[in-house]
This record gives sequence, C-alpha cells and structure tokens, in this order.
Amino acid sequence: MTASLSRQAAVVENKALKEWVADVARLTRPAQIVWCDGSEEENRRLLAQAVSSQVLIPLNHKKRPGCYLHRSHPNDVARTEGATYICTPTKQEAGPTNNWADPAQTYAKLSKWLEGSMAGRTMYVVPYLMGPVGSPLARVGVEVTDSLYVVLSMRIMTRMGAVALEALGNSADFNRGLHCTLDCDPQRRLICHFPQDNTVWSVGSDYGGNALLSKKCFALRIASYLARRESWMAEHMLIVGVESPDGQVTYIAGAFPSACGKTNLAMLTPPPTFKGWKVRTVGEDIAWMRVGADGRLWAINPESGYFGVAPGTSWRSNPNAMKMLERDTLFTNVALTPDGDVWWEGIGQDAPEGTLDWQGRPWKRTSSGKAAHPNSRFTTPMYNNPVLSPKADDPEGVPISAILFGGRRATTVPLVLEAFDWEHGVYLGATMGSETTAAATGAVGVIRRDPMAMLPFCGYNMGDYFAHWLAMGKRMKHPPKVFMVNWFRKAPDGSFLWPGYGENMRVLEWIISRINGTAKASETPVGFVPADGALRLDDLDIGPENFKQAVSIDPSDWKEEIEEHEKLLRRLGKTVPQELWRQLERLKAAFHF
Ligand code: SAT
Ligand code: MN
Repeated sequence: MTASLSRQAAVVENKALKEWVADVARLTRPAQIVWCDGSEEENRRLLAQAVSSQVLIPLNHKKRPGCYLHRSHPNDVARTEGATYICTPTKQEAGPTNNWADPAQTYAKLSKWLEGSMAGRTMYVVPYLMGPVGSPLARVGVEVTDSLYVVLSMRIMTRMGAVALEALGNSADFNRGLHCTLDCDPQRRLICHFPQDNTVWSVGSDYGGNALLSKKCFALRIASYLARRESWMAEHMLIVGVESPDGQVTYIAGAFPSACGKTNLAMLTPPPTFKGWKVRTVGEDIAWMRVGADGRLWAINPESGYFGVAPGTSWRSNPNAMKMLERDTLFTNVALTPDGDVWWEGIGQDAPEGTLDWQGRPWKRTSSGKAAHPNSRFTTPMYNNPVLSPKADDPEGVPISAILFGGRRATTVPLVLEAFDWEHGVYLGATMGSETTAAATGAVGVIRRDPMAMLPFCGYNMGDYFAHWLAMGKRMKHPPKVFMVNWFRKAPDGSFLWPGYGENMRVLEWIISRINGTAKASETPVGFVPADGALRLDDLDIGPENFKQAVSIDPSDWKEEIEEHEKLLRRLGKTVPQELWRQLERLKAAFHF
C-alpha cells in the first residue's frame, strides 16, 4: 500500500477494521488516509481545508457563528431511488418494491469503477456510533469516503471518532460503508446495499441520503434487515415527548415520508392556549425500537444531528428550528444574501437585493426559478435544538405510547384516525399513500403507496416486513396505540383545511387523551375519529365547517382508496400476511362495498 497511515491509525487496534480499510485502500489507491477521531481540533482543521478547497463557503460569522454553505453539483440534489439497490442473494428477498442486483456481480462492477478512484486524493476513515453510548440498541458503522463534505456532515449527524472505536473494541461487527464521489456523473451513480454483509457501497453522489451512509443506508435499509433477524425495529420515524401541565410525559413515534413535516412536528411549539404543555424532541427522522422487559416498545434516535428541509422553515412555522440554525450548521443548496446570510423560500421575509441562488447565480424576485433548491437542507447538531429532550442521550431510550402514520393527502384521509388495534394499525400503515416531494428525484405531487413511510428505505421484502410488524405486536404486552394523521387535507378551493404546524398540538392532545382513556371518539369504518367537541378548537381561526370536512370520511373517496390498497397488496405478492387481506375484507364489508 502506497498510502501513508496517519498517527491515529497506529493506535487503532481492531484487526478486522484495519484489514478492511487496507483492502479499500488497495482498491481505491488514495494518496493519503486520514482516520477521523472526532476531536474539536480535527473539526477546525477539516473546516479550514473545506473552505480553502471551496467545498464550503463561510457564512457571516457574526450573524451565524460556525455556519457554512455548501453548493452541490446541480445534478446531485436529492436521493436517487432509481440508482438504489438491495443486493441480496435472491431477488425474492429484496421484494418487488426494491431494485435488486446480484451481490457478486455488483461488487465486481463497482470494483472496476472504484479501481484507483481515490488516486491523488485523501481517503477519510470515519468510525461512528449510532445511538447513545451504552445503549443496548447502539451499533457501530465505519464510513470510508473521499468527500470532506461527507466527513463534516457525519461529524454532526453521528457520534463520530474515538467514541465509536471504543464502543467497537475488537469486534468485527460494524457496518462497512464505502463511499466515493467519482466524478458525480448520474450515469455512474449507484447506492448498493449488501444486507447479508452489513455493507454499503455508494458511488457517484455526495447528496445526504445517498452519501451519509449512517442514515438511510445503514440506519434504515441495512438496520431494517438486521432488526427483523434480531426482533427489533428500524423505522423512518420521529420521536417526541409531550409533557402535559401536570408533568406527565407521553412519548410518540411518527412515520411520515420525506419532506412531510417530521422535523417540524418533532420540534413543535404549542399554541398559546396550550399553557403548560411542552413538546421535546428525541429524534426527527429515524427510530430504533425494541421490546423492553416491561412489555412496552422502547425507542432511541440513532442519530445525533438533523438533516432537515430548509424551505418553509420560518419563525412562524418552526421557531425552535430557526434558533437551532443560528450556529454550527452546514447549509446545502440554500440562497446566499449579500451580507453572507442564508435565505430560502418561506423563510418569512423577501430576499434582499443581490441574493445569489443555490447555484451561485444572481437571483431576483422576478427570476423564474427558486432561489433555494426545493430540497435544500440544513445539517445541524441535535444539541442546538432548544427543545431537545433530556432523554435524547439516554441509553435506555423512551417508552412509546403511540405510533402515528402520516402522509400528504389533499383528500380522503381525515386529520386524525385511531386504529381499532395493532393489527388494524399495521394495515393503516401498510396501505398509506402520500404525494411525492422534492426529497427524491422524479415527479412531485403524485400519490404513491408508501408503506410505513419506508418504501424507499425497507432493506428487504415488503410483505415480510409487514409480517415482522405483526410479529412485533405479538411480542408486546403493551403495544402502542396506532393513529393515522393528515395535516394536508384541502378544501375544494385548494386551501388547506387545517392550519398545521403548532396547531397540530391539538391533535396530539386528543391522541394523548385517547391513550389515557379520557377523550371521546366516534367509530367509522376506517377507525375512530374525534367525537364532536372532543378536539380542542378554542382560539383557532377555523370554522366548524372546515373542521368537519377535515375529519370527514367520504365513502366514494374510500372506494377508490380501498381499490388502491388492494392493488398494492396484489403487487406485493404472496409474502403479504393473510391478516392484512382480512383487514381489507373487513374494511370493504364495513362500507358495504
Ligand atoms: O436525504 S435524506 O434521505 O437523508 C432525507 C430524506 O429524504 O428523508
Ligand atoms: Mn427522512
């Protein structure tokens, strides 16, 4: 090996890790290997390098200390689901919702692309820990990358460096992530998962969900596979603690597709009429959950940073996020104001004269395109969050009392709906649909079925995944109650029926009262909805008519909806558990379809 090992490598004792890194270096032939230790000193050094190599643009450090702007390649702005593969020995294991490729052939193909790909460049070795130190759910990953942007992002998103090596000890049980930017050519972009090997190879993209291998690749696709094997759950879910005025804290997990408001819900500010209520964030994107000795479901957030959507974030929609973004944040593909600050659509004020768009071009209000890319992002440490839960670093995690499933639906799905039981809840999650967003490349606003918001993230056969959910329900003495929510329902004139954001607190309160057995509900064929007057609407500028519409169940809409459910279950094929077919039949019968 021609590469020089840095000082830290000499103290890395783990044989399996050293051998694997040497193998990768033999293939990619970097000029230099840097083992990241996660220290402050290292961060300062890497930030300075990123600025001098124009990977990062420093922002106005008086206004936003420690903040930087990154502009991605214009063709590399979102997850590329078409280039994402699950490489299991058989296609059946990956199932009909995933792209599949043969593992041996894929390793061979990518090895050709990777041969000498880091020549003249630095290869960074990034050990990271997913989950609080000492958690029974915590896992180690190591990402090898040639991208400084990825290293600096991983430092925010994970517990990175020495802490991870310590947790790993001499074990060979770590996720092996190999990332190489290549030339950022969409024709040579592939994100490949090898669940049986606990391995990810990602090439040709520096975008978060494609390149921060801790996130969707390990913590969801690979982890979902491991979780089934080991009887736990890896889900695309936020985790919040909601504290009532009497001090009782109820923990809720919520699965929503990308760019459907998970970060906002996780950091919600209750409206003034909810005096004494507090919402605290445990996580805002991913939950790892296990059954505790008490028969409840316990959840941790495996990450330590947030990779959130910037557009629409404002002092009105999410004041806690605005405070969180004041320091130590990497912004990607937002607009740059002449005084070195950031701007995006929906930030709450007009862009000043002289603003540059996300590609660095002069931008005017009259310009045809957006100033910030619709999927522009912030990467910020969770410790910046002013409403971070004191339990966010607790190795035990938090006990979950409710699971929410939510999509973006202009019609059909009511503001809130409570499942009859766990099995019915699994059906609601399995069949949920949502309009597509800018978080993935492709058309925006098209309804697609996105089971448990895991369509792009489930690392194995979707029918087997449903069976795993049903099996987990049986393992719990006290399973969480399951709810469906929809903040996005519209009136015939196209306006939203529900104000959303902080006002969603009203829905959370009803959910908590249902858990405590104190709120009234009406039964419908699809589940329980709030009884008249059961959901607080005081101080809210919404007419009773609008609210009625927001919670209404229209049989003709549901006829179509159920047809879509049936199409989905058919498409998923023979692994779909009989229980879900039974739920479908029950639903049809309840409507007399
Ligand atoms: O880019 S990510 O995949 O991390 C964000 C998302 O789409 O949920
Ligand atoms: Mn997500």
